[in-house]
Parts: sequence; structure tokens; C-alpha cells
Amino acid sequence: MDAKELHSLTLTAAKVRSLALDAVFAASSGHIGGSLSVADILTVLYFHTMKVDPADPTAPGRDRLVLSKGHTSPALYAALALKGFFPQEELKLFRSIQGHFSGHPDMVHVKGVDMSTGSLGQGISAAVGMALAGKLDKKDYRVYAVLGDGEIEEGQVWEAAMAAAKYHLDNFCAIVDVNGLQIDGATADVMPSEPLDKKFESFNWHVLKVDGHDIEAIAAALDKAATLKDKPTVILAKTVKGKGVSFMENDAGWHGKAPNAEQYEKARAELAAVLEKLEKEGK
Ligand SMILES: Cc1ncc(C[n+]2csc(CCOP(=O)(O)OP(=O)(O)O)c2C)c(N)n1
Repeated sequence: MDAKELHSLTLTAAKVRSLALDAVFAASSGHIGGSLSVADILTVLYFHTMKVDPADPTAPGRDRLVLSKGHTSPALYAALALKGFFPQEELKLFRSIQGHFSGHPDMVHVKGVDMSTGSLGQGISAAVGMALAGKLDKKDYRVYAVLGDGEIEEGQVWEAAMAAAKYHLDNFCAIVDVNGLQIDGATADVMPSEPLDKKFESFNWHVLKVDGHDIEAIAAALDKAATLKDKPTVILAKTVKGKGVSFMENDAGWHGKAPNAEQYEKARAELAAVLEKLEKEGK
């Protein structure tokens, strides 16, 4: 990746974080912690990896993305707005009865959303079905599913993992946002799932590991996944829940809580400082 693309992706990820924070504050509800941890992953997927066209959101040959950890819709909606699927101003209607941006992704009403999700574990199963359909139809699109490390405590995830291996879905890539926290504490305390690499390997998957905030590493892993044959690939992305807002980082209390006005101003200022610096560097 050249320096220009790296700068552009870093700037876009910073915008995703800011827009997600604004949406959650405007709605006074929503899941900010996991939106901040997944921002870099979604940015690389939409702005480096996937073949999608905002002017033709349901094109049959497009790559598909299923945000299986659907509660982090603020980051998904922000990435889709920045990509041009709909105007950024509409994000103010997040979780509002006046708008159509539900708290969890809605494929009927929001352009660019490939699957309605929110019930953890189900998204990956739908994504496996999409990848299997691609194989049966001899299409060359790829399917991506983004999961949380709390989510993979759901048994259904492992049924989907078995099916993806059974059908040799090398057109399928799951990315796990391993931030170590879920709704009310550490994943290691709620239901330990490590070692994830060995689990996926034993389910017959290719396994890659990255720092989930290293844009270049995420892009390289996704590029590599597209070349791996015969089995599905999982990318285990180590992240920080609440990444980018000092007082939200590594705190499960920010899983599904909106900041108050004072907290919002502090968070906004931190994210704005990063944006401003990146914008200056780009000139
Ligand atoms: C089937 C199901 N059970 C419970 C929930 C409630 N819930 C929402 S988010 C969450 C924790 C998810 O943790 P993780 O996947 O690690 O998400 P992240 O930390 O990335 O936000 C839970 C239990 C749900 N949405 N679906």
C-alpha cells in the first residue's frame, strides 16, 4: 500500500469514528464501544478490499458484507455514508422514528446493507449461505462477515463455521473483532473462547492474525485471504474496545451506552484532534 492510500484510509477511519459517535449522541443510545473497535476493519473492507458500487447497491456481482455483530451499526452506517450510499446528514436520524436507521442493520431500508442482523450468531450463517450461493452459481464475488469475540460464544457461529469448511468456501472470509470485552465484562470471564486460532484451524479454516488497528496489516490480510484456496479464512483482529476515545477504551461500561453532553464534548474533541492532524498532513 502506498503512503497516499494509507493516509486516505486512516483519515476515513477517523471520520467513521466521529460520525458513529455523533449518531449515538444524537440518538442518546447505541453501541459506541464496539463501533470504535471495528472502525478500521470496516474502513479497509469498504475502501480497499470490496467491489461495491453505491450507485448500484444490489448489483448481483458485488462483494457482500454482513455485520454479524449488528449492534455496532453506527460504524457500518458511517462507512456506508462515507462511501456514498446515502448522505451523511441522514445519520442524525439514527434510531429516530423519523428515519430508517434502526439500531441494528436493516437491509430493507438502508442502502448498502447486505443483511439485517443483531441477533448474534445469525449473521455469519446468512453470510455462509451467500458464499455457498456464489459457488453454486459460479460467481466470483466474495463474502465477508464481521463478528465480535463475544458473539462467537454463540453455538450457531460454530455450526456456520463447520458448514463453511464442508463446502470449501474459499470465497468467504470472517473477521473477528477481538476486543476482549462483551456486554458486561471480559469475554474470558463470561465464556472463555481462546485459543481461537486453534479452534478455527481444527474447524478446517485458514487462520490469519492482525492488529485490528493497523490499516496496512488489515489490508494485507484481506488481500492474502483472497488468494487462499479450498477453505474459508478467518482473520483474528486484535482490537481495543472504545478505540480513539481515551475514557472509553477497554471499558465494558461503554458497550451500549451513549455519552452525556459533557462526555460527548470530550470524546468529540479527542476524535476531532486526530482528524485535524490527518487533514493537515494530507495538504
Ligand atoms: C442472540 C443474542 N444474544 C444476546 C444479545 C445481546 N448482546 C448484544 S451485544 C452483546 C455482546 C457482544 O459482544 P461482542 O460480540 O464482543 O461485541 P463488541 O464487543 O465487538 O461490541 C450481547 C450479548 C444479542 N444481540 N443477540
